Amino acid sequence: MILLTAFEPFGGESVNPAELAVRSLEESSIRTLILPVEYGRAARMAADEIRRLQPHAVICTGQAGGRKGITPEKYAFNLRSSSSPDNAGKICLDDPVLSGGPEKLESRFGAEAIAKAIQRKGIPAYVSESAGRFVCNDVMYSVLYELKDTSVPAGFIHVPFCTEQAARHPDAFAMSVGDISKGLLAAVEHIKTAFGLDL
Ligand code: PCA
Repeated sequence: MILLTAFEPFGGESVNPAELAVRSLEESSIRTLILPVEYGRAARMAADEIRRLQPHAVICTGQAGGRKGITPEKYAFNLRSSSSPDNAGKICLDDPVLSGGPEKLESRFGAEAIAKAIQRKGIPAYVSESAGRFVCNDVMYSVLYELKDTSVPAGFIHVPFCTEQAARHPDAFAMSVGDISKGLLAAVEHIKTAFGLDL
């Protein structure tokens, strides 16, 4: 079974496109978990669920408004640093995710191959070199660290604003939730094939 995570809305948005897309993909071999946009707490919830479910693969997702496609992330960094508060009101500047942890951790599923699999469905996608320094990066780093001594493929995929958010962001790229779901499903299918997962 594959664990697919997303986040609740944040930053004044009423929806999170990753949450809408992930919820639409729920089925027997895909378990979903919607995380709070909070440093530390979201990462702990993801790690707890991984220990409980022992999934064959973990795909974490979140919104990256302003991006022009679906963006598999290559690296997570050991840094929390954003002027934006998380949903609990906490602001972190230059704090580590994990004291003494490695500076960065690389996605355990090839970001390039995931981007190509999504593009093959006719959906814009490209690799991102960094998951940012906010809560998505916190979760990506923590999940990769949790799984570092296993062979479980894991990583993070950011999605752009969805069309429901376009009125608030008239100049930003937006994609339908249907296409975001299709893109994430292409990622799931690619990971199943590439890692020979029999779910
Ligand atoms: N995106 C934010 C946090 C939650 C989400 O969906 C981020 O990129 O860090």
